[in-house]
Amino acid sequence: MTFSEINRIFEENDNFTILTHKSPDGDTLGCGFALCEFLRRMGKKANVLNSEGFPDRYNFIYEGYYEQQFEEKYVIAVDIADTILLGHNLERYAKEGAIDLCIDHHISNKHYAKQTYVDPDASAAALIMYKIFKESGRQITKHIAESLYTGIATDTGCFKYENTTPEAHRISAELMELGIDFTTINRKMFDVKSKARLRIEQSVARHMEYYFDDRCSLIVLTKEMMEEAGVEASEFEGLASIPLSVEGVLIGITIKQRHENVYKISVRTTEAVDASAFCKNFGGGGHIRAAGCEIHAPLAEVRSMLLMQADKELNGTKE
Ligand SMILES: [Mn+2]
Repeated sequence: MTFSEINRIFEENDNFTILTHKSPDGDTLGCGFALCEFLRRMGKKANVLNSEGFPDRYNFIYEGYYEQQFEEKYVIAVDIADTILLGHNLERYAKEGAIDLCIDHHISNKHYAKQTYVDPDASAAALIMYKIFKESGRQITKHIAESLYTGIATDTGCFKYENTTPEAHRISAELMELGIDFTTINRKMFDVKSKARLRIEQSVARHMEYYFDDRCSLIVLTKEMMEEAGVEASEFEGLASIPLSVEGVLIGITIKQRHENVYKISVRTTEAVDASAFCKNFGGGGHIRAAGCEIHAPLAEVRSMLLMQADKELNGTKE
């Protein structure tokens, strides 16, 4: 598909539903609301849907948004690699033929939509969205620009992750020229945290375990701990980057309890260790620096299995 074909679809259709993925992030919401505004400015009807609703921390993206009444005629999924990611309340769109167009940047995209535009080299789906908008020659408002910038900034970890490309910077520069308030966006996305979150981080740091000459660090989040904190589950997201943030650590492991004897494992590594290969040993997978798996066993056993693997990896890289 070309960008002009996609713009033709926007022009020739109406009554759009835009789907965003569950546990929504800045990219899916940024793309969703940018596209919604773009279509509405074309005189089209459009709504954005999410299985769980829109998290508070992204409120500047959906500020001023209201749901329109219409009979849905065209469905677009943004930043959604697989229909599993639609979430429980959007399950009706998982059936064959329910989604007309998918715009995404995940190499793992399942091609569930009637038409798909995937660019796995794009750091964020927001970059693709920007190129589509630009091709149309229509105005990209400051609010659209801020939504797209949020998608790029969050998916690249504020331009720090390995997926950051010169193109991500170039397009961000073009968005800056549209007058976006990038300082406020980045402060909101990366610097500000709730008091509850700060308490959780302190507790995690206090309970961090170190192994193998401090080259491996490990944290455990039990259901009890999470319930005791008495905060939303979202406050526990992204903690997996903390173990690896310690100087000298090559493997950072986060063990998060799902149920009795069911643990979700996140592994983060530096250049010395392949996180994806590490997790494959336990039936999981992911990226080279960030991967995950699920282990069904008592905690003590889970911990020792992971440490044994970490020991192997670290011995292989000792020299
Ligand atoms: Mn994305």
